[in-house]
Amino acid sequence: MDVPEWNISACIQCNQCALVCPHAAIRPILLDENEAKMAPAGFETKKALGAGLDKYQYRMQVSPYDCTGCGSCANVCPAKEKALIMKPLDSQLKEAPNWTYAVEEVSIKKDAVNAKTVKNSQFAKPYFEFSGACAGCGETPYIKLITQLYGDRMYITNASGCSSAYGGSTPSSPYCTDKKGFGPAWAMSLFEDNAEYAYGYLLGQDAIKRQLVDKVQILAERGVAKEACEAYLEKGMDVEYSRQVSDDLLAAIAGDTSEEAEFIRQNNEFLTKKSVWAFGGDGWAYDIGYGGLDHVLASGKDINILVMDTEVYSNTGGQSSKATAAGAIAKFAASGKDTKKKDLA
Ligand SMILES: Cc1ncc(C[n+]2csc(CCOP(=O)(O)OP(=O)(O)O)c2C)c(N)n1
Repeated sequence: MDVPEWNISACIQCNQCALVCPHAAIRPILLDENEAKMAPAGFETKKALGAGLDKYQYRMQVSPYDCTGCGSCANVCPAKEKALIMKPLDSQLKEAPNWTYAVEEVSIKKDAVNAKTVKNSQFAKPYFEFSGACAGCGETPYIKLITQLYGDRMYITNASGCSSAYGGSTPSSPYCTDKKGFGPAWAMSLFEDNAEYAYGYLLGQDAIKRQLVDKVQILAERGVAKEACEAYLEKGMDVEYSRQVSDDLLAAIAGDTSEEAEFIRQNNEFLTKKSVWAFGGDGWAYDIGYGGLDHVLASGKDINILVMDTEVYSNTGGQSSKATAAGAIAKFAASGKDTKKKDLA
């Protein structure tokens, strides 16, 4: 098997390789001065390019043991002289200790992360890694990217399909946590009710949240931790401040033994703003779970849907779905699909 070797001089630092990697096995690493100094021998770096990044050193790090050799990274590399070249696995095993250093010892540079650009999104930690998906999977890069954007506050429900197979490969899970213990909460639903399942998460959270807000209001009126309570009431649902004002609130009421403070502590998981998602394939979204999907979207609630539209039922071998294009021949629709692709929107 071949895995990519990084050609440092040719790399233009676009991070597209990391974006398309299905298994999160290649990642851009930014190092501060001390991290660069402490790096193992052979851990080559170059000056980071980009606004505000020139204080960092840059490296593209491959995990040879986690790479499945699909070559997507090398294919997508737009550098004139390719910055990733597929090489025999044996020749790249020396990268294993470098990977360990890069992901375990080097910190994520929060100031470099920006959800609005492809390049800067890739400096965020993926909360989805090393899944059992096939080499070259076209679904997992989307999941990985979404976890880079929202992973530390995500609640995901997953319909049956490829994404539930590689997403819930018991006893291990590709959904992971950061050093603070934050990461996506994930559960699989039935094929036919996955959107409703996510909706249930949301309604349950909203019900607890309403009670939390009531209790915080009571404490504020009583003059207990007034400032922290008011800051929470004002900014608790603002993505940017939610975690901070929630942590401040918990610290400020730590000594209060009232029933309200106790309730807030017991339900502290629900203080912060969440990002609720329903994941699934086109068999779920276009066909079997469609009624529920329509109903949940029509609610206008703050709920997110990811449809991994592969235009067939991938997990069960390639039956056509309503997402299959007219005329397409699928494994179990060998005579071709005679109706046009459904417009989900
Ligand atoms: C009601 C029901 N019918 C059939 C199945 C069997 N089944 C499991 S996964 C799957 C295909 C999923 O296809 P899709 O939603 O397109 O997801 P993909 O595998 O392509 O990601 C089917 C038919 C099931 N789990 N439940």
